Amino acid sequence: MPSLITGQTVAEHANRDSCWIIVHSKVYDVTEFLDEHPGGSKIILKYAGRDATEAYEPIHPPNAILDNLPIEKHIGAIDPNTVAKVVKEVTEEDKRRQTLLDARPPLDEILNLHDFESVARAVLPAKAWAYYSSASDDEITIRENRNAFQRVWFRPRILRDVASVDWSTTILGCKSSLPIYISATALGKLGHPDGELNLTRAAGKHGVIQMIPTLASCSFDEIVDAAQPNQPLFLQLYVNRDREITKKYVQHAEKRGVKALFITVDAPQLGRREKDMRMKFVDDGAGAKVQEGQSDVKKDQGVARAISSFIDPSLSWKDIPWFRSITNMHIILKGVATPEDAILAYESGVQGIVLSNHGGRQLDTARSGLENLVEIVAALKTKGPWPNPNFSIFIDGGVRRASDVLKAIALGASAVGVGRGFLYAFSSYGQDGVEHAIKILRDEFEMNMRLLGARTINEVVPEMVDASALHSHTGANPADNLYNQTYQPLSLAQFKTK
Ligand code: 173
Repeated sequence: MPSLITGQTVAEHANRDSCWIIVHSKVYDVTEFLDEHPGGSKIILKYAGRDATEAYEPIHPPNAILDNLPIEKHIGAIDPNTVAKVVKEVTEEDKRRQTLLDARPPLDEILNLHDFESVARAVLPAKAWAYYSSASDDEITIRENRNAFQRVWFRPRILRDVASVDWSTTILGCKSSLPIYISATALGKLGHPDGELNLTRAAGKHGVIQMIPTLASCSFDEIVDAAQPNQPLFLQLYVNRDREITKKYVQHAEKRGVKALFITVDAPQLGRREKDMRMKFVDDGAGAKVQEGQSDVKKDQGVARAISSFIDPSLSWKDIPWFRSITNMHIILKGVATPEDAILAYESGVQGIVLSNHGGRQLDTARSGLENLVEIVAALKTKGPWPNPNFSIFIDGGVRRASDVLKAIALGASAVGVGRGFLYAFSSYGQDGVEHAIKILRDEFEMNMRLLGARTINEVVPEMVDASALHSHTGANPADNLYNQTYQPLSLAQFKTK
């Protein structure tokens, strides 16, 4: 049995020439990996000779070291008696957060999804909030996603015996208690120690479908293992430059029972999210370096860009037959934004599309999914049967209310993705938060369907909405006060202090 390594030995390797770190009680020599680290060397060097677990965990899937660091660099296990328990420095921010965590509103006072967002903004570490809430450039699209819903008005029907209403549906052949699925969002452990498992457990309990993100903090298998037997799961896919890795991942997911593959097609490069970038500037002191003209892009790019270099920007329509050849799962293209591409998708033989702008995080001033829905449904009607049981349209972006969802369904969506809404629910209250979010949405569906005069999702028809103003980008919308209170304006570059 190999002998344990002492903390003192690790501490002797605390610089660029010899850099060891401890992660999950194992010691690694990362000296030669420093310059390959997608997040830059500086962050590793901060933990040189020490335990890096706490910083490592939220951002890396559990097998990241095994996959990236040659086995001869795995030095061995640490002798736990020789590392002083890392006494975490309690910062002013930690204290502020803890006070707010202790004073969170009780869950029964959380009345809507905006409430979760406001609690999450207060209790999340600043970096996590910056990463989750950020959107690209001037953040016009993220706000337009909300505004678009308010340009659609209801035309409710009356006297229809709505004593009993049912908002359950089927999504890609899977039963769902809501016409909503949980959309993929990366890095769940930035928000809560259980990360994505909060979603899996709540979804299993309440018959909701979760889309597992490629860049989850928990491993794919941890998530599937946390699901109930036969709990339907979807998978979001970032396509790797190395197609063999993608093939293995997709086929493993299919073997483990995943029902549908949502291939992200709107992110050949990640958007510049300035809230996220600005946070890095401040905390890593990288801002000064950049101003001095050193161009180490790794330092100022924010969390997401740092870990996204594996995504293949050469992905094209030519790849679709290959995906069909490696899996029998439903294939959905996530991030379609025009009728032209919707028709290409339909003709390529995939089973559906998500009209999405990636929560406003990619091309800024791209239109909302809701607005695109109207044109795309009209275009697809010219191509084949409608509604088409073999081709589904989903939208996501800015959904906070059941009424938003009902508008999308009236205009032709099969179901709607909610990403940040659930992310903020578990970031503020863990699994209980997600369960409560589902309950709120159920209550909203019951009320809105009764008031709309629709007993089932099939009865939510185009005639129930007036979308005539949807394409007008100039009119004033009623102020979205709750959203506006949680929306945090972008900030400008700061002068150096001292
Ligand atoms: O929107 C995102 O942040 C995202 O999709 C992503 C992509 C790559 C790495 C991390 C997150």
